[in-house]
Amino acid sequence: MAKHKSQEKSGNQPDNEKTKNLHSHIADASGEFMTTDHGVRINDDQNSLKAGERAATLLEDFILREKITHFDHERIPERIVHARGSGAHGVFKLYNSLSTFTKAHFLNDTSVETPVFVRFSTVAGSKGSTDLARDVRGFAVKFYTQQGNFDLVGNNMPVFFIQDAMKFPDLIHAVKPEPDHEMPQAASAHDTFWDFISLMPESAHMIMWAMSDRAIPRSLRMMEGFGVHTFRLINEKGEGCFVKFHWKPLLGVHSVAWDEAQKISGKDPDFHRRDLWEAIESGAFPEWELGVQLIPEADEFKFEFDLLDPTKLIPEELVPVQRIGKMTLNRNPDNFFAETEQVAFHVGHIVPGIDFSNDPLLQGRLFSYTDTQLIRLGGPNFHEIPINRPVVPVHNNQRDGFMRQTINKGKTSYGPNSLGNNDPQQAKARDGGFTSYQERIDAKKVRARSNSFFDHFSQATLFFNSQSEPEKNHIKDAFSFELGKLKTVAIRERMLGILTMIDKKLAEEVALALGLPSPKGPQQPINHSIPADAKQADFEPIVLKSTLKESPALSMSNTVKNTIKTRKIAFLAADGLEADSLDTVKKALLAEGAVVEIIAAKLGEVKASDGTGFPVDQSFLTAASVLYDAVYVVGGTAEVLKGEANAIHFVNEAFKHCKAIAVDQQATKFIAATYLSGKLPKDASDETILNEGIVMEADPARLAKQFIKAIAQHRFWEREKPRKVPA
Ligand code: HDE
Repeated sequence: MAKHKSQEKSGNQPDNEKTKNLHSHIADASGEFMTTDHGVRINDDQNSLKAGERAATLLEDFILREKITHFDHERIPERIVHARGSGAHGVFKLYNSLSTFTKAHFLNDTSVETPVFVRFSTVAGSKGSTDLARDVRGFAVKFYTQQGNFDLVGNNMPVFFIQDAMKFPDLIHAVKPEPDHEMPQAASAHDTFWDFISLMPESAHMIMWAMSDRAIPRSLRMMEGFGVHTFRLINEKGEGCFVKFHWKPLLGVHSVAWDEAQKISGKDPDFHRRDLWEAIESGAFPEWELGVQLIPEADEFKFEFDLLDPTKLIPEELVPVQRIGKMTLNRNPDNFFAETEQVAFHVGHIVPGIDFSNDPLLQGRLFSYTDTQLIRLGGPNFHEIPINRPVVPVHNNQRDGFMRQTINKGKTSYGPNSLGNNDPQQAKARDGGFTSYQERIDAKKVRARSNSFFDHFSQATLFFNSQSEPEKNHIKDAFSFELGKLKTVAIRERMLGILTMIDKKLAEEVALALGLPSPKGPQQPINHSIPADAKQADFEPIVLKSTLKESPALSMSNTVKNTIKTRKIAFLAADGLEADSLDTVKKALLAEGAVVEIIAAKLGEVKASDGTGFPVDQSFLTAASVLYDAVYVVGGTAEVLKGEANAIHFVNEAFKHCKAIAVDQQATKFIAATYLSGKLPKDASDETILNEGIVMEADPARLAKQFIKAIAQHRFWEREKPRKVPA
């Protein structure tokens, strides 16, 4: 079949097995006649059939009825959580065989390229909400392996709010917009969410992540991903070992500032979706390495926490993350609904060589995902929707149901049978048949939680202690902001009590911002979350002594900072600019893989002093500082721009959001009108540039070199110290 146009556009990637598998479902209307859903050519799509030009419409008009009926049914229920998402196709390639630990084919054979489909999402907001909400991000990957589909349905944070699936509906009811007035949209609810969190000490660790900068990523391409739960790998011999899955972005882990996030939500609610789409369209394919932390079964009880507790992570300093392969996203979907909306992930989609652990949150998820697809996608045949089909054949005795696509031949849809040769046959383990890990179980049936789950605070403290000063400040600001939105003071006070268990100074500082007295300590039983039969002992904290005081891997300040690939740089321009400055700096940035946009007072062209015209990409009306990573005030423009309020605001915002800024040395009059006034670097040494992020240089080539180093640093958080009102 001929290649679809959009597939050619998206980076000219060779077809992989999944892409080929999707081809037969692609409809391309270019050059074709319009037809009804049943293939009859339509002669007039403008007018309904009437009894006369000015008379009533006839019921007979089957074309109109079909069109309107289809339209009436175009929406399906959005996901109860993770409703807003963005998807992309790609491939996964293994570096080294993991056959010692797992027999999963795609983790054994380094010559195999496994097609994948990834969907990133926010959790709380609905389908049309903003990308930059302060929220956890979903990171769901479907591997179309030769042994069937494996779904790694993770998040961009390594732990979760609750320990047992029983509490998930409560958590989501609390975090979604409050039921009486359906506010707030695209944010965690205020009173209800914090009411729940402050009564659920097990959420202490996750709430620290959710209040950190991880919740406002710069890009979906710059997030880590985590499988969260402990899973199990099984090798050919049937031996098991525990595993935690990680995704490490090659562009590093970066976030925006909170003031910026709020503004982006207004200026471009599709900021993340657009960024992912554009990067893939331009051929700058997002990449992540798949990492594993492997824990031999014998070490199950060697940790200070329980491996089955999803509110705990395994510090990388204790068990290093081994990078075993790379995922590259190289093709945008052809149709959002057909692919991104209809894709159905399930944490229970595993392949031979991978198995579950007894994490009670994971166990509960195993039920939920199929159940939710039944209502969302309308029946039991959602696995037949093209995006969900495996690349290997499906044979079983499941039959019928809404929207069945497969035409099963023969009389037998049961087994055992003698009329159909007893096909399809069960596969022995040596033929690749899935066998569960032979775990020994010998226990009483109970509704209970293991005591090993009751240290809720030491890892919350470890996380906080591992953050850089600016990151700690942002966490404090986030708590102050979110708790400041509550109406019920008692909930604020209760939450401050929880914070005292994590970090006393943090609790005091947040209390100060909220105008409350210093909190004394927690008000609730803090070991067992549900205080129904709390005993006095439950008020004594179980805080294990962590041997680790800090885990540098938990701080984003230690991330990759050696590239400006795909960073968006705003060039502020005006008539009279120096063509050489613009050309030289632009070429240098493009050579490093950055994206440059020329912004001026109006669209059209700006004229350089030598008469050269440069096309303008955005006007100050359509662009905004918060949508860029760095700003360059092009040489020769200072005279004009000093009178341009938008240009001054643009640079001021970039300054307040701690971004790299480059200006021509002659631009003193413009600088005098901005926050840069009096803040220019003392010298042009590399050290100063790397500390302060402001480049002022006469020679465009030197300016470009220093600017590139500065942009790679992402942000210069030191600038926040005076804590001036945001731009
Ligand atoms: Fe989910 N989750 N979840 N979840 N989850 C869904 O399935 C659920 C949890 C995650 O892009 C739903 O198809 C329960 C943890 C992602 O399509 C639903 C529990 C983690 C996505 C569901 C959890 C996740 C979902 C809604 C507690 C990180 C989006 C629509 C027991 C490891 C996948 C859907 C996509 C989606 C249930 C907890 C990640 C209702 C019951 C922990 C990334 O089935």
